[in-house]
Amino acid sequence: MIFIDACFGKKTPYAPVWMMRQAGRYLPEYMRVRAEAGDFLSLCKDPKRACEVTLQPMDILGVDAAILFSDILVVPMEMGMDLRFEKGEGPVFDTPLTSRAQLEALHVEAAAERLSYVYEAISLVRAKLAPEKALIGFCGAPWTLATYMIEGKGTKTYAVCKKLLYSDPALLHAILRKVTDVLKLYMARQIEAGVNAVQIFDSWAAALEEAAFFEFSWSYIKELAAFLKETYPHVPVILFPKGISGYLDKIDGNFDVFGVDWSTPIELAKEKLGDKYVLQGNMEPTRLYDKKAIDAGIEHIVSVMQNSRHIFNLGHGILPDIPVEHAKYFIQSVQERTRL
Ligand code: 1CP
Repeated sequence: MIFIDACFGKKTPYAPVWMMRQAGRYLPEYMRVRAEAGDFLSLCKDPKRACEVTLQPMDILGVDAAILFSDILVVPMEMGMDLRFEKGEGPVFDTPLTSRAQLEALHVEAAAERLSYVYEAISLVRAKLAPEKALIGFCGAPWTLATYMIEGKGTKTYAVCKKLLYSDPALLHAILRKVTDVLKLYMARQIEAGVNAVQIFDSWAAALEEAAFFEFSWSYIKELAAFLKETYPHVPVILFPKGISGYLDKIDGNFDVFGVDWSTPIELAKEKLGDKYVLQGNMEPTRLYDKKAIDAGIEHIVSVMQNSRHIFNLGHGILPDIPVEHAKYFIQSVQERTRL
């Protein structure tokens, strides 16, 4: 698999490419299957339909890896928190996690067990996916999951989490500890079910100051990555902490690929981390609105990364109103432009 070779730093005929959020709302085919399923969470819990939408970008765009269709928030949901997705509002937990008693009521082993629809979807996808294409499994980083569990929804200020961080850091650590324990079981089960690589999304890493980031986020991500690398050395681990370009000097740990977000200059990521890790990323996602902007974005990244170990991607997820034609143009242009 060209994608897996690239994750391990081997030479490949071209730079493999996929897009974060490639299975999603910009595809009319996805909207059709979601409507059939009823709503987003029903789609996540339906292995056949989850398999179908995972495979859509393979056929439509020709990307080099599939990412499992699911959501990071199914984990806290199956730990025992009530999750719903509101139109226009995003994910909502009606009873946010604020006390030790609530934390103690959340499940660990049972949560990993209840996520069986994810493992079923993985087996279905792996059986249908072309053998040369990789399947990426994923989870949210403990910190990013904790922000939703504690705030009850997406947040601009992280005020509730930050209050907890200062007023009761031991409780925040206890939450992160429990989530990390579930994620170890969950990611192990995803690998056993057939994923070829895993990505850990720390979408809200940038909410934390440097010392807090390393204490409350990176330490748990590193622990999870080290556990996976020790148990499954043949499975590449990709880490995507978004928006931490100021902290790159202190990034270390046992993993394979560092996902560079679009706000981090790729030159800087190469200088700081390019010798230690394969880099993935990082075209600014709104460039997909305009073909000339796509060309220029690719050209810049190629000029920096052409002789280095690199996997092409966007620097965060594709937006729902991007024309499919432009997404296809991006994928094909990368594959042609980087061909040796
Ligand atoms: O209406 C719909 O169909 C729901 C939209 C949607 C989709 C398509 C949500 C709700 N999640 C997903 C799928 C999803 N989420 C994937 C599928 C695989 C793929 O990439 O194609 C993945 C990997 C995720 C991961 C995810 N969910 C993250 C981390 C990645 C990132 O983009 O930063 C986060 C933060 C979430 C939470 C979430 N789920 C959905 C929404 C709208 C949100 C974000 C809400 C917010 O901004 O706070």
